[in-house]
Formats: sequence, C-alpha cells, structure tokens
Amino acid sequence: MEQINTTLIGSQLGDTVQLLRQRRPGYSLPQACYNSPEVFAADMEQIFCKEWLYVGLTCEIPQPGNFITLEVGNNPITIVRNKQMEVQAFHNVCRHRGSRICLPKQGKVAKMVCPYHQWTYELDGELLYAGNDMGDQFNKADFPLKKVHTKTAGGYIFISLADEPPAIDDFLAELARYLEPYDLENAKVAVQSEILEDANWKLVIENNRECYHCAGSHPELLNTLLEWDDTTDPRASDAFKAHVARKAEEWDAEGIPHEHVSFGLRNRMVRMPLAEGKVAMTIDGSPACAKTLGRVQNRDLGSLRILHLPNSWNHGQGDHLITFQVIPVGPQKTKVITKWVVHKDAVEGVDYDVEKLRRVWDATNAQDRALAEENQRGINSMAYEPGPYSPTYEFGVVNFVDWYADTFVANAEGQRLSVK
Ligand code: 3BY
Ligand code: FES
Ligand code: FE
Repeated sequence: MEQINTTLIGSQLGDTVQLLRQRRPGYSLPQACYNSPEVFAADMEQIFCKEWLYVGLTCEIPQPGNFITLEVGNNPITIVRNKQMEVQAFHNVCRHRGSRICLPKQGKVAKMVCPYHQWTYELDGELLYAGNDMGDQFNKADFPLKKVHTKTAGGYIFISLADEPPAIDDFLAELARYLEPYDLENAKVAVQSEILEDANWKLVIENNRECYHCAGSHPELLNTLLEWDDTTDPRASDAFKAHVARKAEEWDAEGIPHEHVSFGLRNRMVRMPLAEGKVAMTIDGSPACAKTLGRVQNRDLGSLRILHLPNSWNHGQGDHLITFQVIPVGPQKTKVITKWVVHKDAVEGVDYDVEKLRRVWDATNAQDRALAEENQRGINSMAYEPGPYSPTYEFGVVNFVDWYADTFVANAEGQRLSVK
C-alpha cells in the first residue's frame, strides 16, 4: 500500500515538474497550475512546507503564554512566546492521539492543554502531564510537541516546516536593519482583516506584483501610491528619480534605510516615496495615527515595501505599517490577512481612527479580490491558454513566476532524491 501511494505521489509530482519545465517563460502558467487539486497539493508540499513563511509579528504575542495559530496546508501550527521570551513555533498536534491543542486564532495560556484528554505541555513544548494511566513504560520525555523552525527579525516571525530549511539569515539581517526605526516589538495590531478569495494563491501574488491594473481599479490607492516599483523600474521617469533622490536625502539624515536590496527573487526591500505631499496610505494622504512608530521623527517616510515570497508583501510608513499574509486554503481558495500596525501607546479614538486607518487597503483588497476571482474564472475556461506578461509593467510577475517554477522544481527534485 505504501509503495502504491509513493508511486502515485511521485508521478503527480513528476507531472507538475514536467509542466513547469515545459512552460513558456514570460507567459502566464499552464491552466493546471492555477486550478488543479494535484498541483495545489504539490505546491503545499514543495513550496509551503519547505520554504520560509511569514506568519505574524512578535508584538502579537508580547507575553509568555501568548500564542497565535494558523494552518499550513493540513498542518496546524501554533506560535508561542515562552518564559524566556523566545518565540517558538510547534506543530499544534497532541502527541497522545493527535488532537489539535491550541484552538483559537490567538490567546494566552499558562500551559498548553489538549482539549481531548488534557495532556499538558510547557510553553517550550515539554510534556508535563499525561494522566496517571499510561503504563510503566511510558516516559513523558519521549513526547514533547514537535518544533517547527522559527526565526524572528525586526519583529517579523518566519517559520519553515522543512527538515532543513533554506538559508535566510542574510535577508533577515537586512530586514532587521530596515525595520529598526519602527521598533515593532513596541507596536500593536490596531486592526486586522481576513478575506477569503476564490482564486489560487499564485493569482493573488501575481496580482500584487504589478500595477498594470492600478489605474483601472485602484482610485483610493492611487491618491498616494506611485506605481513605480523602485528606481530600477524600467518605466521610472527622470522626474520620479529626482523625487526619490530628494526624499532619500531626508531619510539619510534620519538614518532611515531606503536603498533597493534583493535576495534572489524571493526577497526584496525598498523605500519608495508616496505622491508629493502625501505621508500615508489614507484617502487624503494625511497621517492615520498621531503617534509615529518607534524612533521615527519625519512622518514622510514614503512606504517601505517588503516582499517575501511565497506569502507576504508589506508597506511601512512613518505612522503605521501594513502587513499582508497569504494563506492558501484550496486550489481556488486563498486567505489574505491584512494587519494595520501602530505604536503600542497610540490610543484608538484619540491618536487614530480605525476607519481612516484601514479604508484605502480595505478598498484595494476588495478590488484585488474581484480581479483575482475573475482571473481565476477565465483561467478555468477551455479557452484559456498562457498569455504574455508585459516585460515592463509586469516584470514583478515574471520574477514571481520564475521564482515559483524554479523553486518548485529544485525542491521537488531534492525531495525525490531523499525519498529514494
Ligand atoms: O502596493 C502594492 O503592494 C502593490 C505593488 C504595486 C501595486 N500593488 C498594489
Ligand atoms: Fe491530546 Fe488525547 S489527543 S490528550
Ligand atoms: Fe491591486
């Protein structure tokens, strides 16, 4: 039985590898990549269970016993702050008979207690209590919670379900440097939204990687966002480059990192100015929060854009930071979690108004959701065939699709070798 399963999985994996090897570069992916349950399962295995994922912020779990939960494919995960103040992720799976342990999306516990038969775990995963009837041979030390690789940088939490995760420390060191002015350990999530889109996760990311659609769909966002990605954007005008240079001088004076840096195609960071005179992604470009984040003095920090594939993009401004987390749920279903982050001492109704804070990206998310869902519906048609990306407007999409295909193939081949 086991052998049959392995062969089946092997050949499905092989089919996807073939599909990606034969794809036409610079074109959207073959239909199955966007809608088939087999490719979805393979994406979960080869990308989401092997790469580093952005999963939340350390300020969401400020005290020992605070936790957040999420699912990576079929894998329930809990991320916990322990008594030493370390942040550690675990498989949220009881070592008795496998029940999920921490149930809410977030919470605070003294110990982690399984709801089924009350096996009880220390915040560092050690099994403390398993009733009195497990027999003479039973040794609690043999049944700790299974750890998941966890790293934090600048207040961001990343996990990897891989046995041996890929290298990421160079990016994390830079991320910490770019986030230092924000002091995110002393920030808080003012509000968050969770939307479920009827679209494959790759369509959600593709949509985010270009602004070709912005003029047609994002009036609120375009009040403040300049659609160039960075100064290396092939469309960047001289006037735009001069605008960036002026802002860069101000940012340098305050020690605010802004240069464009990238780590392969997986990670990039750059601080881009917003439209002239606009300091935040609000409807009129005025600040959303009276208190700036961290040590920030100059409100006009534009937006620090952070890309982390496969699952996050971000906009860090002077007064608030917005993080986006993509969680694939099914072949044509994707959760997008958006968090608006402000200084921890900012007071709702005094320093910020939640409606003002969230309005632009609520509107933008709803518009992007409609675009991704219509994209999915068209892709499901018998008439769909991969179409050409614009090398200028859609270079970010080309980069994402290249990263996805190359990473998938490399990871799949690694796995098949190790399965052998
Ligand atoms: O602002 C963003 O996050 C992305 C990048 C360009 C357009 N899009 C809405
Ligand atoms: Fe957790 Fe039984 S499954 S205590
Ligand atoms: Fe968009």
